[in-house]
Amino acid sequence: SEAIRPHIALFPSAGMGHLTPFLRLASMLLSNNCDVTLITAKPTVSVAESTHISFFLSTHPEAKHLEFQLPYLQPSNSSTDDPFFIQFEAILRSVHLLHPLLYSLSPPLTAIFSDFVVASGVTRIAVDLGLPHYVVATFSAKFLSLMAYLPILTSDPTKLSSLSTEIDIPGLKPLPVESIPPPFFNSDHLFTANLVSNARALPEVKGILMNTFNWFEPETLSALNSGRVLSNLPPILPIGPLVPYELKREERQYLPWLDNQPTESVVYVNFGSRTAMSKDQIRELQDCLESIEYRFLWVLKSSKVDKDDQEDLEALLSHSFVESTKNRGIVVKGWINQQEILAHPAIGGFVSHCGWNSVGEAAQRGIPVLAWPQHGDQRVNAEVVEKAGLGIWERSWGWGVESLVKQEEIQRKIGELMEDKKLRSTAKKVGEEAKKAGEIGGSSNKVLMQVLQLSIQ
Ligand code: BUP
Repeated sequence: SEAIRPHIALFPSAGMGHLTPFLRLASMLLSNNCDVTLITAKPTVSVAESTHISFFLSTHPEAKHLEFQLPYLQPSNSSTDDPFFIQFEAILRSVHLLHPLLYSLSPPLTAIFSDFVVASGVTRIAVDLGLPHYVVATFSAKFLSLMAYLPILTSDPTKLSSLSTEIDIPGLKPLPVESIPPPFFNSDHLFTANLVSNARALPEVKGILMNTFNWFEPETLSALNSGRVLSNLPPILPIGPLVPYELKREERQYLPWLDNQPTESVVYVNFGSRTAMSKDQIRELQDCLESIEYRFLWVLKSSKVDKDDQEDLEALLSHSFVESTKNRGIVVKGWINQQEILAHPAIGGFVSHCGWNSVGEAAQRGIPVLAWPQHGDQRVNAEVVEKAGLGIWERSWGWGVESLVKQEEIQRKIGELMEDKKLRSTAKKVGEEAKKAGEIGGSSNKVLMQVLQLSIQ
């Protein structure tokens, strides 16, 4: 009989941390002879999302696009004003509207890959259409174990209490209570309620595709896949780190500047797309970068959503800082091409919030990380980073958005990041293992090829 070609619908939720792995996966699927339909909710929360979607489609003309106009919905409660969480909920509550649109696609779909935060809604459609549904997790396997177990934790207040010191998840080392995202202690919080309802749907899905690799999280992956965490989870399928596709070339001054810096000499500082640092913390970081001798590239953000970021660099930085660092460092505002920066030989260390995509990119390049988690899954990710030998982490710094770290402290850790030879070599080892996982016949590549086989059966 004639071989069927997979036709996969990819459905990410809101925010660059969610869109990025889906676009990378879409690009990988297209180069593996799959048809791809990218479903995107409209309007997007950030400008970065709409720009990246347009650019992706213009450079991948073979990808089909299904724009999903969200009806206006009032958030079901006022537990948060985070526009990304509000959008997660709006997308999940509207997802049934996709049913007729997916049904009428031609050629017919052979599988749906959806974001974890829309899983419960998509599962119903997939069952109805008789299609395999895979979840694409935008977080670490370690965080998945917490999420999968969240319905049990939240159903019993004694299990998940900010008064305990550790949270027990079967089959795994206990998680320190400080690593649990603060909203999880409130089961009515929009974010928590969303995750719980989606975690409940996991037993219905065909598999969970993870942007991680076996070597990076071996114990967690084996605990999850052997049924020790929960007995009813589907296969957990590590296919990462997902391969970046070519982004628009930046016309900005930082690339020629990087070209002129010695190998591994520059500290790259970026806290991701959704962290607005406090003015006080920005000042401490500025004073630190002024007093150290290292070269640096600092991406500075002062609002949660990019279109609100109106403040000029001049208003955020002191005159003395600008003057005294002008030959040694660059501060940029707005979107930069991080994957290109991390691939540059001048980068010697990465001060990172440990968003899971950033971790994957650092892993791919073997760049030592100074973990400075800000919110969400990032403390759990920081544990993974430290354990794998990719980076260092000062636990006592707390959640970035809640505490103030003084310049001397930051200075001390940046010194360690840049000088620790052992760290540099273990980080390089991570880079080699990440590369191996993605090569033909490598652990992640094999898993992806199996999934593509299964998605046409
Ligand atoms: Br900011 C920024 N340029 O200026 P994470 C981010 N990125 O290329 P987040 C840029 O966006 P969550 C910039 O390389 C990564 O692929 C970066 O995802 C890229 O963190 C992605 O690292 C950001 O997962 O998301 O955005 O905070 O809150 O989901 O962790």
